[in-house]
Amino acid sequence: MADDAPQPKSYSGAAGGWGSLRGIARTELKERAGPMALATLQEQNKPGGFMCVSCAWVKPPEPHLLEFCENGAKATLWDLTTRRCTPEFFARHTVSELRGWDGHALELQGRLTHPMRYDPATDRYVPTSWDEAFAAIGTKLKALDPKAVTFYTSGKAALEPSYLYAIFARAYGHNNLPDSSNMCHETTSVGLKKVIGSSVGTCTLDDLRHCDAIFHLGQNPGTNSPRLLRPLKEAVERGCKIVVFNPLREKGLIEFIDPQDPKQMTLGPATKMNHLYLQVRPGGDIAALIGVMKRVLELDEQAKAEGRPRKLDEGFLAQHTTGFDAFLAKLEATSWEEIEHHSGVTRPELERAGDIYAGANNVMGIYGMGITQHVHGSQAIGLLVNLLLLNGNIGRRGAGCSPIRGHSNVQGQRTVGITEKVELAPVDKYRELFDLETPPEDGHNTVAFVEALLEGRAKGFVGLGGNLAMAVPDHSRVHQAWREMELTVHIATKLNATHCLPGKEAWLLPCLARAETDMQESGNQQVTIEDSFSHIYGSIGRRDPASEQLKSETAIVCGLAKATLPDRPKLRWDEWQADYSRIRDLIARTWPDQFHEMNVRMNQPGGFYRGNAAHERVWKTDSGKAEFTDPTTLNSCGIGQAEGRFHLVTLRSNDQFNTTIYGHSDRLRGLEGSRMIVLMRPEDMVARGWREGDPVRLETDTDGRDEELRAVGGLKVVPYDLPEGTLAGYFPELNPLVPLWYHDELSQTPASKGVPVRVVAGP
Ligand SMILES: Nc1nc2c(c(=O)[nH]1)N[C@H]1C(S)=C(S)[C@@H](COP(=O)(O)OP(=O)(O)OC[C@H]3O[C@@H](n4cnc5c(=O)[nH]c(N)nc54)[C@H](O)[C@@H]3O)O[C@H]1N2
Ligand SMILES: Nc1nc2c(c(=O)[nH]1)N[C@H]1C(S)=C(S)[C@@H](COP(=O)(O)OP(=O)(O)OC[C@H]3O[C@@H](n4cnc5c(=O)[nH]c(N)nc54)[C@H](O)[C@@H]3O)O[C@H]1N2
Ligand SMILES: [Mo]
Repeated sequence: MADDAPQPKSYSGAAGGWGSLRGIARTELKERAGPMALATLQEQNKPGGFMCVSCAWVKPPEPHLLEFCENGAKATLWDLTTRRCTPEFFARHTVSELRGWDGHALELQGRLTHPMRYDPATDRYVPTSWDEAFAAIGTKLKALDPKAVTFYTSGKAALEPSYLYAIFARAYGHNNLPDSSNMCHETTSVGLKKVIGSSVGTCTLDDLRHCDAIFHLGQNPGTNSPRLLRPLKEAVERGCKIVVFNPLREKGLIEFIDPQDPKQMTLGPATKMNHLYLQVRPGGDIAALIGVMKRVLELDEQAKAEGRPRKLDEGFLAQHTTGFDAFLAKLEATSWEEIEHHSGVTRPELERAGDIYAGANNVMGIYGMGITQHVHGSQAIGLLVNLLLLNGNIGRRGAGCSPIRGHSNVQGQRTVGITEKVELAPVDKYRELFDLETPPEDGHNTVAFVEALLEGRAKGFVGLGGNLAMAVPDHSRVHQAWREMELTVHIATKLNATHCLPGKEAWLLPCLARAETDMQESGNQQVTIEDSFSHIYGSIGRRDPASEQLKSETAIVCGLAKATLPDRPKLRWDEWQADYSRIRDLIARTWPDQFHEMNVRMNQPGGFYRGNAAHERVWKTDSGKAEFTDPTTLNSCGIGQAEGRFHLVTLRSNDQFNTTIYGHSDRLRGLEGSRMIVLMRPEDMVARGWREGDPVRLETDTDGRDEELRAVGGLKVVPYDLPEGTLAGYFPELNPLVPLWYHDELSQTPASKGVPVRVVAGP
């Protein structure tokens, strides 16, 4: 490269460290969370306290003095802001005007304070009463065909409101229960289930403390689950080897300073977090894993020939798995040349990874959106499982497969009945407990809902949290259609862009945040949530609510259900609202194996583990065994490489939580100031004669699969260390580029990590 070529951006500090504390302080100042904020943070993730509203990482039984991270603190402070988005604010601004604001500016108005109704005559949200809102929404829902109405959930609402929301949907007459996990770990729910019979991870914290190698694919703990960094660091310190697969060199997987370790904070040095960093190209994991496994088999052959201990667990393979021979044939037939081409990684690097696998007794596989958000994401999960199966690395201490979940209760919502698939709903229990017949046909997942919306079949929408119109693919098309719905109802803490797309009748129902007191007839209510390791914890808020008008999510679901459904003796909405322990009793009766004595066990330190069959080597698959995947492709992207076509990775920064943008600093990547950027290899910039900051536009290149013009302009190009053929930029700004039909083949999870695009110079 020439001397004056653009230099890739990077952050000189380690993940964690003082930078993370400054990150918290800045948000606190901006958000004016008040003097009680620190006291509230000290209760976060502790028994008897409230559970973090950010990610779904474990709350350990012996919490640290401050058991929260930069992002958990930001999320809490963001909820506890003293700013208020009042009826006066809505009186000052028409909804059309607010549609021109960006998401950050909308949320910065603070907490919603009153139930609001959209008035089409003035194009404004106007204050209303809860009674009026419930009655009018109930009347409208009764008038609509239930099958044309969707009840969305965004992964944050606790088990209690989620359980009731699912019952409400089914009693009303549909299974249209998409949730944010449809855009996230649905690939896990379907793909992992297919191969090991479990829709969630098999590991617990104990496994993380006993593994000696971790294969870490497509997950960014520094940004998205910072509390995972400390257990990873402890693993490294006891000799565990971490192999990372990621197109970007993410800081948290490179070096980390524990902000809660005073010695390391003052004296350093930072902990080096990986033994091998493989910068795969987008979707390159399938080929890369095949390369790793080729090496493991070679080492096994050598060991066998020399009479040394084997690298494969033959007993396990014979007793517990199926499909190994077909996969072996695929492995042998795949050349190193193909592997290097499709993975973007060299043979020696992959062989080193194979050596690490073969040299470890207990291996864990950890993964995130870099694996799930691809057209062949389910297959990539299958390949990771193949690797683990080779040496029996599932269902024993220190080993297993661990998807890192996103929203704080996204896994739990699925556990308690939020699903569009009838086969996953507790249909018999609904009949027994509530005389409730579940509608027989499957409902909409997120993609099916958006399809219905674009075809004019969706008439009503109720959102229990979330910002769905911004989070979905193809969102510029979605925005026009959204306003055609007869009814839109949002249960929310803060104003967002989806709320500014009111249907013909539209309501904004403000709810309590998790850190706030939830006073009902029987006193302040606890709720429960589930983490990535299938532990269930009680959570209780103690802060004064942001406004006297707020209701809890549970109370709002009960209010809506009562106003919509005819009286049924066994649907006791008032009693459930009065005392949430009654809802937990129902959850326990619905799934007694997992939730027995829930009201007691939820308060034990570290919560309770609801168990996992695959963890015990019981495989609830079609074959009754763990199934090897025989891949049909070597790259997870749905549209392959071609001249001038790049694969775009849509990213999150440490200064956002999904569509909630706290600020414009992506500190861990050394990127500051703007989110309208495209990261590009310096070589690719030089080839085009571009300099940092030059204006560019991205256009989707569907290889002729549809005629739709999808483009996002107004972007600036920034040099960044990326594999060949790769671009990166931010979610949700770049969502208009993701075609709705470009999704995982099994689960329909949008493929937001390998979007085929072209880059065009100019604004
Ligand atoms: N601060 C913060 N925390 C969050 C969130 C947030 O927005 N902000 N969101 C929450 C939610 S809902 C979720 S689901 C999780 C998401 O957390 P993650 O699962 O970490 O998701 P992403 O940051 O979207 O992408 C993860 C990584 O995948 C890499 N990647 C992209 N393509 C590929 C590929 O083809 N192969 C491989 N191996 N890697 C690839 C990217 O470079 C990135 O580092 O975080 C949760 N926590
Ligand atoms: N291109 C691209 N698209 C993606 C992704 C990607 O990586 N790339 N990631 C996908 C993923 S993993 C996910 S999970 C989805 C996220 O999709 P969503 O879950 O729909 O979006 P969020 O941004 O998490 O929702 C934020 C809003 O939730 C409301 N809210 C916040 N807290 C609460 C609360 O306690 N209660 C209630 N009732 N409301 C609350 C606020 O109004 C806030 O504006 O986006 C997906 N879309
Ligand atoms: Mo997510």
